[in-house]
Amino acid sequence: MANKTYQFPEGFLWGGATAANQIEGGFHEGNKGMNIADVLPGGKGRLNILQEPGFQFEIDTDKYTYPNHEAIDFYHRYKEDIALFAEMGFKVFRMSIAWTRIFPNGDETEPNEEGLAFYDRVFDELRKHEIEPVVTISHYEMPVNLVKNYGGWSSREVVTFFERYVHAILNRYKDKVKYWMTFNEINSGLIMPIMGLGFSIQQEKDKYQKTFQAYHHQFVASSLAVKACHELIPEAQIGCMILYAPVYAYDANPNNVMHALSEERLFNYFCADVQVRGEYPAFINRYFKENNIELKIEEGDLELIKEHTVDYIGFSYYMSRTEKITKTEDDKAQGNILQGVKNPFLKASDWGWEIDPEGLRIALNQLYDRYRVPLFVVENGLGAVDKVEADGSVNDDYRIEYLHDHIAAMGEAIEDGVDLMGYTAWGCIDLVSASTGEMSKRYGFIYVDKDDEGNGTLARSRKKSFYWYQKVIDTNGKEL
Ligand code: BGP
Repeated sequence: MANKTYQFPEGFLWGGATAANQIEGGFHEGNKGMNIADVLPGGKGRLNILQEPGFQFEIDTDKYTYPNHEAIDFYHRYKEDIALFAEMGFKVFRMSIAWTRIFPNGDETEPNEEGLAFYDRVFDELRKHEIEPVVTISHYEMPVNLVKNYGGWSSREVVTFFERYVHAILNRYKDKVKYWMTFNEINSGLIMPIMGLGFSIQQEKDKYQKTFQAYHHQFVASSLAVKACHELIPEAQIGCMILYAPVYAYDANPNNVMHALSEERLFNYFCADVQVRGEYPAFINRYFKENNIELKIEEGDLELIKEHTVDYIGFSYYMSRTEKITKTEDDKAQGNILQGVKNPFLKASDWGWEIDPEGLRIALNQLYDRYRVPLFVVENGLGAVDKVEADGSVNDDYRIEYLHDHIAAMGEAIEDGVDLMGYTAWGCIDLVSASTGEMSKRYGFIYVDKDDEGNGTLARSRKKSFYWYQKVIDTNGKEL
């Protein structure tokens, strides 16, 4: 992109994003219980393993390694890490609270003080550096007990447990946290049910009835969280969070255009429609009918959903997706978790994620046109293999280029009239990849010395992108 100067709004929330299970480690410390991430094996085949029906949600160290158990040890090194974020000039830091630190099994009646105290320390440290926390309440971290003994979000009872957890954290941190988010990438349950919904798909019909019933429970839970947040912390803002990959039709064949639109609505808009507009969208009725889905809706659910809608939309943006009705094996965009077809105009990352900065401008415009609420890009970044030079430096120009182009696309969208609150680059410090469990898929401005086998000193060092992003923030996006 040409060297153009962009005007980001004053007070724009620049920062970085993480999730508890991908950075903290200390998986048994402070009375923490086990969550889904703790039973996810490492290695490239992670998602395949998870998609096998009958997955047991148990630790089997003879067969697998578990990279999230230690992760990057933020649990013990948070002070050092936060100091580095401060050095980059972060205004905000997106993190999640691990539900299992607060309610180890999810169904207790009283919260775990040691867990609550840990996040007090983290928030205080952030405050010391004038960094505002942006907190995801649930980021692929459901307690294993709720998964095994209740069937995850397919159980209505889980709504009550979640509400208890939400009240505990909102009450405890009401003076410390002003930006909240309910469920990370809530729509990802449609493609990765274990992580988002807390069960594996055992039978074809689970894909429909069980999945959408679980979604209804999550929508109720989300509205209860919004309600509680507005009551307990009136000055706070609470958003939803979706995985947004705009869907392009492969060509001008109207059948492909309609197919792309259907995919766009089901995957990208369905969850946001409910959480932002406060009602189930019209298009879903036909889908429900055709797939024999009948939701059990309790009295008062729809009113609750209508009344307690989110204040903003947080979303992750990594790639766009291109669709056509009939795909051959050759067409498929290899490695793309979203399973579209290859877009001949785009290059892809080493993991097959197609790189499309203009798609972010499109995403921002589409979301703003549809919802008219502030938007927040809470994840974006390039997963890449980094090479450490003999002098210890990492010259990650490819990452700078990727981020540069995406930030410029945000600048364009702001000129288009989009109300954008902020930008938190994903994996601002190298962390465990969610979909593969690898360390070698790095996103950070800060390098962490650890490999896929778990070897390394865990020492932190600044990559070239660290200094670049520092300047971006310092100039409020004028110097990219
Ligand atoms: C999103 C998740 C994150 C994160 C990111 C990158 O889907 O919200 O948790 O990990 O994607 O994905 P990955 O780690 O698989 O490269």
